[in-house]
Amino acid sequence: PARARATTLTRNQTAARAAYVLAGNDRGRLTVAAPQLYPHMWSWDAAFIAIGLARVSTGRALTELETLLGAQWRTGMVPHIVFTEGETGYEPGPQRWACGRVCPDAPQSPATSGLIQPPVHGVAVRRILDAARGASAAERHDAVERIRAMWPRLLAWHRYLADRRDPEGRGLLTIYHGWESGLDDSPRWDAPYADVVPAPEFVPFRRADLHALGALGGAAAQRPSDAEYVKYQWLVEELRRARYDDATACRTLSFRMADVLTSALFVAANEELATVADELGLPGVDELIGYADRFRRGVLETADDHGFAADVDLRTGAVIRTPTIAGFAPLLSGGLDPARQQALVETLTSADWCGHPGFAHALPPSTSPSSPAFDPVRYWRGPQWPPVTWLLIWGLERSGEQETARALREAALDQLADGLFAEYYHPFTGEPLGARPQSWTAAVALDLLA
Ligand code: 9YW
Repeated sequence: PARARATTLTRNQTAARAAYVLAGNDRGRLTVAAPQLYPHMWSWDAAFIAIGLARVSTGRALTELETLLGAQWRTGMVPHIVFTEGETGYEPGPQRWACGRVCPDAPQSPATSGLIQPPVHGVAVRRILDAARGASAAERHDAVERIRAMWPRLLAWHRYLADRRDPEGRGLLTIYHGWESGLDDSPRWDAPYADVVPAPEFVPFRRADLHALGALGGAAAQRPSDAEYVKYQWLVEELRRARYDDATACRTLSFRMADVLTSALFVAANEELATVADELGLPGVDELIGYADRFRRGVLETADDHGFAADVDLRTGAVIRTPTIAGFAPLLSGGLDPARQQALVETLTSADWCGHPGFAHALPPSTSPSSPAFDPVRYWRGPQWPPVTWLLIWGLERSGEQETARALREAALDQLADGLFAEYYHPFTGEPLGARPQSWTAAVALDLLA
């Protein structure tokens, strides 16, 4: 059967359409992650959105971060979802989380979730400050003042992570739920989820995600399975019963993983924020550099002879090395010796990853196509995700791997020239999958095109 040919936009057209998508998803002080499927603010999405918006307006980019940080908990935790009032099209919604009701540290308003997501916000702050340099004197002045004003909250966020999410000081951040990794159903979590067993009386709630995706013409096969979803829901229940208290969670949760990718992103964010502090004369430079060093060591300790990193199951002590994108964490944290860095870059461009001869675009898949767990359409189990591509381009550039970074950037721009800004893409057919238009996809397109 003849397949419809996808449109190919010029770079200017793609950038214009990306800006248009972000404007359409703008609700004033926040940009919804995706209007139908995710009608709220997500934490790491907000950081990527700010990175994209910085290319259009540093003021609007800062508003995004201010809204997110405005929902910060008293502990310093930045929640993974900030709920839009009156939107009921996403489960679990605010009633299910009940954060404000059961936990004194949670804000009463806005309603939030009780989890975290990868701390890439410091990267966004750095990019906004860089973009402001090329703006008018007034815009630059405004940006600097607003970064100063949000500084205590940014520091509190990093302190929360370093203290409460790594109480033993191993240099790896603990996550309580696959959702916290941002890579929800990645095969990384298959083994630990085997130990997550809902109580017999637990009644799973409706899969609003499947309904929303269906309305967009997408299939359930593109989302996590029901068997996985009931575990996700049960973990929320466990957390709510622990009243979102970190000390209790560490003792009682049936999922507790040291997440190497989140830890590597924390390294990078600490380094970026340290340069901001240095430049603007803000407090915390040594503290931030100290966190970067501690977590870089933690990440590198998990790397094998080829530089490929692993997660650790904190309940059993098992090292979990899976062929997923998280293995490339050292390209984000930096610090590999030259031989292992070269080996890791070679792995990334090999036929097991970006260089698979059947791929429509030579971009990193979320899971290696040579893994038995690989599924080209299902969420984090195979598809290519533009924000992850962005992170790898950025990490390669910081690691001095300019040539590989350039090749990924070109391939990413080809993928994004369909102008659809899908949530994720089929590696073999290039087909757009999941929600669309997805804000963070449009945002990374804007940044890559600038
Ligand atoms: C969900 C918003 C979020 C991302 C996550 C992604 C997905 C939400 O969408 O999770 O309910 O499945 O996995 O990384 O932040 O874009």
